[in-house]
Amino acid sequence: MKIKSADFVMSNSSVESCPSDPIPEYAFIGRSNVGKSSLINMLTERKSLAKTSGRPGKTQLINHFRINDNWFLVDLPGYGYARVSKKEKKT
Ligand SMILES: Nc1nc2c(ncn2[C@@H]2O[C@H](COP(=O)(O)OP(=O)(O)OP(=O)(O)O)[C@@H](O)[C@H]2O)c(=O)[nH]1
Ligand SMILES: [Mg+2]
Repeated sequence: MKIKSADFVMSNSSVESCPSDPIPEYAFIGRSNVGKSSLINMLTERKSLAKTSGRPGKTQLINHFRINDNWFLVDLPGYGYARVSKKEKKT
């Protein structure tokens, strides 16, 4: 799939405040520092769309990125380090 646009939408600390748009949403779940944010940057070919770090616990919020204006990629905090707990893939 050609990614034509990848736009940061917002960061949230609670699932309730996340976007409610009726479009598909893909999130990656995993331990801190395994490369979830890096994977999002790789897939979208945007070097610094999702913030990454060599140290665990970089992503602490639920970050929504709107792809091609019709679906979301979601960067979640990793478990093991971040204070916010993981969120299951939400549809
Ligand atoms: N060797 C190797 N390192 C990687 C790869 N992908 C990411 N990294 C490195 O792993 C570290 C963590 O990457 P992040 O993408 O910030 O990890 P994360 O899973 O988002 O971490 P949290 O935000 O803490 O949940 C960084 O130093 C990356 O450069 C990979 O494919 N291979
Ligand atoms: Mg991250």
